[in-house]
Amino acid sequence: MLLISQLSFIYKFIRFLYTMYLFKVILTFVLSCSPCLSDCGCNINRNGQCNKEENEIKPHNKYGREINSNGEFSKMNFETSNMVLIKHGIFEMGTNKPMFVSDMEGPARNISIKKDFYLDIFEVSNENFYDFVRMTGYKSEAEIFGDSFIFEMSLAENQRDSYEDVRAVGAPWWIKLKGVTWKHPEGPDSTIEDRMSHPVVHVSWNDAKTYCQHLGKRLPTEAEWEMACRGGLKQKLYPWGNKLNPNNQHWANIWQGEFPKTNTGEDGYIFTNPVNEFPPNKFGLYNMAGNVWEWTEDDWQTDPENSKVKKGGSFLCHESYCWRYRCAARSFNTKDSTAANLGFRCAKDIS
Ligand SMILES: [Ca+2]
Ligand SMILES: [Ca+2]
Repeated sequence: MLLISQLSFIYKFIRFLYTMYLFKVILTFVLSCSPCLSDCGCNINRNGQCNKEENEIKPHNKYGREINSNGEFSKMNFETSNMVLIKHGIFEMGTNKPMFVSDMEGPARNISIKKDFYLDIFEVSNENFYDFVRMTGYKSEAEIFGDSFIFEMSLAENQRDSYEDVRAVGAPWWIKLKGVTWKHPEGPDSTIEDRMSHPVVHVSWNDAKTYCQHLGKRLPTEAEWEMACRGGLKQKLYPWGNKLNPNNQHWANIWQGEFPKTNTGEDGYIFTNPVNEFPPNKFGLYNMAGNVWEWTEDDWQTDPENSKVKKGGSFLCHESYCWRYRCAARSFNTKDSTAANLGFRCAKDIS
């Protein structure tokens, strides 16, 4: 009997020790990974440990939009940052004093924009397009075709004569150069690293449309673009009024000097400028006139299958030759065209 009693005691003792051991193991686990039991977003990693480091808020994230939004991060707000809301309404589009009749600038007529819409404050920049390409791996049409058009002044003087055979007909200051793309704007040896805040160029209408769609946006219609350009002013030449240089200041990046030979760059820029330079119009929009032409959604009337309307003129425009940095002015290119002075901005519907 004594033996049975002793064995029973030993069994109970061992069971006690085992229970204590299990208790210790469970307690250790709970203490080492208590954040996992709260809603801190802590994840148990592969070896079963709670990876606290990954869940700490790093200083550079401390004031980030997502961190401070209590999980209410609004995609809508993010997408419409750097956009302005333009209210619907009727405005007078076109002009009764066309500078280029063949461009069908006239007549002036009342156009109704039926819905409010957002429009990018700035032209799409190299930095914007770089982010898009990094995320999507997108290949632009100039990259696929292998060339694009640059202005002859972009080349060193001793290089210009060697491109006689690839100059544009009727506009010999345009040279079609191999290896020119949005990230190599003057050929393979050039870079955008020193102009990430400048507008992206050498992008086709198809590229522009794809970019906008990726962000849940779209290209503006010509009417939306022109209404935005006018900024609430009625029948003024420019986004800021009728005088080209009020207060003796430059209000847009265009050409000063004798086109196409001499550009004095009096406005500060021979080529493109950063997208946030020059004063905005009354709607807060920058560079609607000048800097780079901007693609719109609309077909060009006489070639609706292939060509799209572009608006706003560019840094190459001069009153003597291409007085198209007026809100009513318009021109066109085929959808797959690319050039050093052609970019875009996006619009967005209110959802
Ligand atoms: Ca200029
Ligand atoms: Ca522009």
